[in-house]
Amino acid sequence: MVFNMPKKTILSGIQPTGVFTLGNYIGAIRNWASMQEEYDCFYAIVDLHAITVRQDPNVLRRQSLDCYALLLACGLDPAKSAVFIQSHVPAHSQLSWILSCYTQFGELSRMTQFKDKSSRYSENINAGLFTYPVLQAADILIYNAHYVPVGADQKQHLELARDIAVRFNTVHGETFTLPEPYIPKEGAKVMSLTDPTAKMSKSDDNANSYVSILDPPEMIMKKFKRAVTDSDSVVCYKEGKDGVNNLMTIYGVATGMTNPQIESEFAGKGYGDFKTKTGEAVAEMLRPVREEYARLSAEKDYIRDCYTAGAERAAAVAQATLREVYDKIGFVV
Ligand code: ATP
Ligand code: LTN
Repeated sequence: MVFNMPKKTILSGIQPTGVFTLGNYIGAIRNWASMQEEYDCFYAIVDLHAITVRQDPNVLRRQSLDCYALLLACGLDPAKSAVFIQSHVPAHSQLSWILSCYTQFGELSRMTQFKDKSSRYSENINAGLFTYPVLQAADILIYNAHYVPVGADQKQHLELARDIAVRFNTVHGETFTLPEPYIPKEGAKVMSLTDPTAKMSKSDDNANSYVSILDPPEMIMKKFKRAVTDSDSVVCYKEGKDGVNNLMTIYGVATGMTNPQIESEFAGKGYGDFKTKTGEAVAEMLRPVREEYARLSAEKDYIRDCYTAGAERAAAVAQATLREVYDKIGFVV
């Protein structure tokens, strides 16, 4: 017998802080598109999170729209999923305040992203940078998301979101679904091409450290040719060979090959050949995204219609959760 089970819910978000990198694509976005059939999906451009670091208003506005178009170019279908801009759904900020009253100072002090960003932006350690994970918990819990597809760097924030949900449910009765991270086995943490001990990041000052998903093929080739490896010349996955390990992960994702298959393809060949093949495979993997983005970036009205409809769809769900929460905590509704 076939039961018509309701679909489970997915939510994820990405900051409009620049063109997405290969790390964002492999660690997160590539999985978002493939989940749209099986799940009820909510995907947000998290502009509220982006302002925890100082942003130029005109740049932020442009990047939010560009990033939205990029998500569609990466295969998100606004007819299937709610694809929206976070600040268009005010219930996220409203729930965030409430959840901050269910979050301990000590918990937030332990977040590694806060520690990293406050040392990187030491001139502006604002309260938003500190409470960032509470807003992220609100993003997730307001849709009662079951799964949150993210890269490995977000695991700690997901655990906090769960802890906040458990605490709230314990005090007020079953309210929020407990979310689980959905972290890919391969490519959960793509490393920088210039420093393979650091995460590839779109806000890195050195553009050679990342491949942006809109980089033209020649530039992708150049960045891989320059990628930092090591002083021996054997293509194999081994502790201590961070640069080669990273390239093997990327090549594996782009071609579907396993590490032993990659090792035998390049047995007896040097790094030069391996880097060229990796660059080619990545340029090819990203070709549909580049082509679709070029087409979509001229469709301003269509993009506006999509984010307006996406926000309406998201707001209907978010507003209902917020009302339930208001009621449970004793606000007059
Ligand atoms: P920023 O440099 O502005 O902090 P970021 O490049 O780290 O940004 P985010 O917008 O913070 O990107 O993250 C979006 C998604 O991409 C998250 O799910 C995150 O886990 C994932 N992600 C980011 N960088 C990587 C990476 N190097 N490898 C795998 N996944 C990543
Ligand atoms: N914190 C995430 C972005 C983000 C997010 C979310 C991810 C904001 N809200 C909700 C998943 C679910 C980041 O910095 N990568």
